[in-house]
Amino acid sequence: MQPFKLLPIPFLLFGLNAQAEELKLPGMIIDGISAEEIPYAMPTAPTSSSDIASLVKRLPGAAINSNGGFSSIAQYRGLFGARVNVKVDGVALHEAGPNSMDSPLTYLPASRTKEVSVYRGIAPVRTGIETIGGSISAESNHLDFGISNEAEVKGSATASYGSNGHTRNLGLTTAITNQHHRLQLSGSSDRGDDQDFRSGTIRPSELDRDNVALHYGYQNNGKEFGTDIEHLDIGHTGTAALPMDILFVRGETFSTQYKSQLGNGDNYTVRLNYQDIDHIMDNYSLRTNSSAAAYRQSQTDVEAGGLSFHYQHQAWLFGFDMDQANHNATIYNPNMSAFFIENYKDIERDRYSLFTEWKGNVTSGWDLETGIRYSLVQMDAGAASVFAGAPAGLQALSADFSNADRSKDEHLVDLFATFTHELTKETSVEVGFARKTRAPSYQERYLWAPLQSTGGLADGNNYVGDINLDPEVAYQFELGLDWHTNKASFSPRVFYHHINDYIQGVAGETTAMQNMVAAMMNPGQPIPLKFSNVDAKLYGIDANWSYALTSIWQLDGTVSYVRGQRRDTSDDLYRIAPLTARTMLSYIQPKWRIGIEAETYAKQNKVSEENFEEESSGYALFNISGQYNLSSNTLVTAGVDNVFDRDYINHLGGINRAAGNNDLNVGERLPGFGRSAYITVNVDF
Ligand SMILES: [Cu+2]
Repeated sequence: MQPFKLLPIPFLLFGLNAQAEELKLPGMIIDGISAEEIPYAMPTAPTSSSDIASLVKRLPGAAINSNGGFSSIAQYRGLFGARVNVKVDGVALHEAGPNSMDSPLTYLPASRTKEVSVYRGIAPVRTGIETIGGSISAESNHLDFGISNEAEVKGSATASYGSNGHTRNLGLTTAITNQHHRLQLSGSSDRGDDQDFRSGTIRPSELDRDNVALHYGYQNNGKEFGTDIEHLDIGHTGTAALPMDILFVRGETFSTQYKSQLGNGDNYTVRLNYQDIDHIMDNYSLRTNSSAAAYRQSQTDVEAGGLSFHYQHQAWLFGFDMDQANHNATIYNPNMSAFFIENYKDIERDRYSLFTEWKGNVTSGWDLETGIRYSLVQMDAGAASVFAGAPAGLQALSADFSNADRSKDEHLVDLFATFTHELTKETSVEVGFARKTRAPSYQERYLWAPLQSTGGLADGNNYVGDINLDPEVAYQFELGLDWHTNKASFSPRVFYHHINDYIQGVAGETTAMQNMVAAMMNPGQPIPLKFSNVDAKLYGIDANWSYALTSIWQLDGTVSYVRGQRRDTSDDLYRIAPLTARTMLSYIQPKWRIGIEAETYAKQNKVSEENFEEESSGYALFNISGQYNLSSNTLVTAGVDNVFDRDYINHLGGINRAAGNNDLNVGERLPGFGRSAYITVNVDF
């Protein structure tokens, strides 16, 4: 069960009864150092969603590019997709879908999630290989080991229902444990019909996901071993912001890790992981497609594996990380059996990386955390092919790509240094500097035909890749303040990112042949954009804060602002979250609590002309929720999201691509979800 997480205010806890000992603090250290826990985890908030994106977007600086019920792409300080290192249970998962339909967040249902956290500001190099846009991590529930040699059976079950789309979520985690062994079985099931907005229905927005996981863990004398096998099965799920919908995403992920504490105080962790995921999507099963000739189905897959070894000796951490991923994607026409376009064939993206970090006191009162990481990214693609009767232009592009030298090696060097200084017992400052890099994604490099498989950009443009793209290099600066008293806290951070060779689509760079093929494949659409290296900067401020009005009334919230601009032209960057604030007022009693939340979004008129991005208006949503501890092991949560059934456009929600909906034309901005009342019951046993 998720215990109520309260503000970091000691006297609030003293006021509560014995049951309050179970209460956990929300990711902040209150004794001694006035600094935030790293990474920063939010209190797990009541949610009616089966998608952990609803938790991610509560983090300061974070937002979600939403392309569908599960297709949520994490954005942190204006950078998103492959730029943000998202790990689920310590593993950087690879996507089977070239449009990120199965983004890493898709793999962990909310009903099995223990915690979602972000490394605020500059992510340390140990957190991953490409961390230019920061590091977010999600952890699934693992039940505690037992306390004796006696076997114990325990578990936790969750069931919830949401009125909008009749969303149903079930989650179960159960284990047999003793002090050394743990055998755990978990599963979840999420279903939902099409979601309503105030004046209609988004079609298709149904969702369907099942998941089953088996875990074995062993611990003894400072050694811990764990292995997890998980099966994911996403069924028919609408993604109206993308050209196709999910028919399925199906496959297995495996992960094994071993941690050991040595006699001299050193410790090390070894981790192995593997995944094998298949995916089919189409543009006619869940949405209306009046032209049988335009029916398309795409079959894609990913097979990936990784290995990491981290060794800690006193203030030093040394590590080796590697992973290899292979991708394929082929487009078919079900009404023409000869038709096929291999848009991604035998794609390889392999990363080998070494790092070291050091942490300690440098001069009086100043602590330093610093590190360097070197990575080799090797990429290659197989020859392209298309069906024999394909138009000559498409065949020519395929031949050009097949004749090109497609193998590329990139050498990436990341550096960071973060200084922290305790000004007073209640206040500390943090100053950070970093150089962070990212090699091009396989879509940016190898999209040889003008298509929209772009890692989920969902801007409606056709794109072509460029084999000769350079890696992105960012210079990052961060200045933060952490202030905590026993009644209030405030942690603002300002940041500046200076990015050279930022990769985005640029008009006017494509060849006449590419334009001709694009016009033939998608008549009436603008010329395709070509992934290109440009120069960019992002800057902004984000903060989280809390204030205890009295011992039972609390206020807390986050504010996030980012501005993203090109440096080589006067344009703004695409799909940047607007100024966002979340404010929650809670009334807390030992056995129950009530919360009223305001989500306020400013208008976004700083949009990308290059991407034909539209402006959006500001709005406010109000949510209410209540939680009640029915007994020591049963928690009931109920609430209403978007209480006033406000009609609004989420700036990060994309454009409707699905025809046949009288409530919403193709090309209209997708509206945000309407009012939903929900109830969730958690039982621990
Ligand atoms: Cu897909």
